[in-house]
Amino acid sequence: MKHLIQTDREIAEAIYREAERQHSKIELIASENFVSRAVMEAMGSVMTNKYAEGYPGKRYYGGCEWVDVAEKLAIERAKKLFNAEHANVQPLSGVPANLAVYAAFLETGDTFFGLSLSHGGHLSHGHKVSITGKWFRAVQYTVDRETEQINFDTLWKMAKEEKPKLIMTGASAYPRTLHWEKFREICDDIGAYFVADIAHIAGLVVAGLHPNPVPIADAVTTTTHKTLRGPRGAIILCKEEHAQAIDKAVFPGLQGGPHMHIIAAKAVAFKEAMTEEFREYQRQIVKNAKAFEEEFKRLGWRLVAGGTDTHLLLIDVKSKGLTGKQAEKLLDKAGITVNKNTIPFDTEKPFVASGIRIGTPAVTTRGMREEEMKKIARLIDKVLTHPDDEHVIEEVKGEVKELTDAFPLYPGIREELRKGLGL
Ligand code: DSN
Repeated sequence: MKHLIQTDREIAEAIYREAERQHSKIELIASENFVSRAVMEAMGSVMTNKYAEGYPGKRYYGGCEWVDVAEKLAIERAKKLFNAEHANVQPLSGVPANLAVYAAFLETGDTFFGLSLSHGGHLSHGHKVSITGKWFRAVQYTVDRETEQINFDTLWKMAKEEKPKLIMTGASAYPRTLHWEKFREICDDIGAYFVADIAHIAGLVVAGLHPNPVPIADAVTTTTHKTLRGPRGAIILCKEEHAQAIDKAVFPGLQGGPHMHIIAAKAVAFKEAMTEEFREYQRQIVKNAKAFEEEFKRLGWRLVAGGTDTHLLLIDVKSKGLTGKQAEKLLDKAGITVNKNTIPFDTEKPFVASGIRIGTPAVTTRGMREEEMKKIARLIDKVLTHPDDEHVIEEVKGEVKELTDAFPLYPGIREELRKGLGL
């Protein structure tokens, strides 16, 4: 990064410090991951320079022959990975992808269903502060109070009453398997579009560890940077019959020039996702989450929905007298990064919350396995059961350092920047 260091030392140093932070902390934010150097090289390439409004072979600018190659590869690989009839790889991120699907299937004011944010859904699934809750009549469904999972009888009854034109499924904080075929049945019964947002679980879907909604949904959206371990961005997969509507909604409906460097990096990530190594990585993500589940239960913590089938868990910290906000802060001081998260029927506001969400994609990328998960669970337990003890924080910090040093992250990048900056 010698050019960067020469041109802008402040940014180069911020990047170096961020690389050091990523290396030296235990990253448990369920939506984060560490991409490969190959993905980063594609992102940092000359493809950033090119305008290419339109789609491969039909652009509004000249000189698109090489970005066409990149976009076609991304499309073909996405279709193959998810068994999709059509793929649009241009959405800038998850919310724009979801907006494009609504724009393709709905008129403003139409009714659609989405899982409430405080029950594991996403802002763009119709929350009242999001455009998706302002421009449409968004009805929010919740999980069942007892099971903390989706109750399909309740959902079906609600759907018959409200008659949504579209049911959005998928979640950001739902630890259990999503039963797509039940959503399809309800949508067929009431004549609604069935859309799945698989942003969190896309990698598991590719590896066959979670059912794939693509063959039965009208459209599926996913970000590319979570379990899928690609660049920050999103894609939409759909049936051929909806291809034109989806493509038109993305461009010219919502976006202008696609980010061709990111599309190239998506293609690289999809190639990586086709390997046996990637499938093994996904299996380990799930095993690691199960190891967390076992250890947290053994230590007496209440897990939302009773545990996990996926890459994430929601821990009810209120049951031990803490708020999510306090837990997040304490763990951060000890070098463990998590996010506070509302739990179903939470009485706290989202900024305080009664739970924390923890996920295994990032630590699994570093090579950590069940043994390390059990150790991390014990460290979390130690910090959260001694909230006022600075010695405990210091002790845990030391153990975090031992662990992170044993699983180095981006050693080449950190060393190059450190030397270049003379630090
Ligand atoms: N912000 C993401 C998450 O953390 O789950 C969802 O978009």
